[in-house]
Amino acid sequence: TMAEEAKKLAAYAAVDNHVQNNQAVGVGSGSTIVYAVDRLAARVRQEKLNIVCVPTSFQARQLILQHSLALSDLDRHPQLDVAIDGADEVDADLTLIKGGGGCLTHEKIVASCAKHFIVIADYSRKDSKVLGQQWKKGVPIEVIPMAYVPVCRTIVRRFGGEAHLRMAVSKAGPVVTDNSNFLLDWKFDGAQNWREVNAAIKMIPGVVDTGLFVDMAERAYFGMEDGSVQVRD
Ligand code: DER
Repeated sequence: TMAEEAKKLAAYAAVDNHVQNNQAVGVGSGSTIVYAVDRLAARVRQEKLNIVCVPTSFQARQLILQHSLALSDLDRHPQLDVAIDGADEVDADLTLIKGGGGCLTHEKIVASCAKHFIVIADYSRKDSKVLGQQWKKGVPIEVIPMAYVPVCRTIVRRFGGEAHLRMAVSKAGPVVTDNSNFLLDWKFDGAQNWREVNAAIKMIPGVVDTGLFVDMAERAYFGMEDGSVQVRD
């Protein structure tokens, strides 16, 4: 489909422009990153690249292993040369909403350890002027299970909107993250000061992390329907 083609364009551009020999690469989660891992594996084979990959989720780890890429971790490579990941939405300031796939906590850690954090997305659904324009599921927030109700109430009381526990589809009960935590999706009302809101939500006891990536992405690659790639710095 067009969207898949656009994801592939963005993914290939990011891998070709930002991955060199002898590097440690953070590998994101979701569906767009699959194309990036395909491209990474192809380049490793063709160019005999010596790279190691650090995953941002169980899914990313599976992708790395399935492509016979060298698996590593932040114990061995606490500083990464580059991290490549998708996003649920990107605004004009390169503020991201991430966590649609429930992996935001490791994604943010890995992104924070990389010299360059690069985002890949299909233009048609992810590129917005302001957050909330296209992504309607709200900001994902990882919470410690025993605290999800008070955290939910505090967020709505302080910041408005609605917040809901993310329920699983193929399993009874809530989604459980790779860290054995729960997820809230906060449907905010209108534009916010994302730097302030992110910091304030992070401080609520019981919150592990938020899907707001503020001042983290260095560049975003958007695959376009006409087959071109748009870059935002
Ligand atoms: O959940 C995540 O943070 C993913 O990276 C998500 O934001 C992008 O997923 P997609 O590439 O399947 O749209």
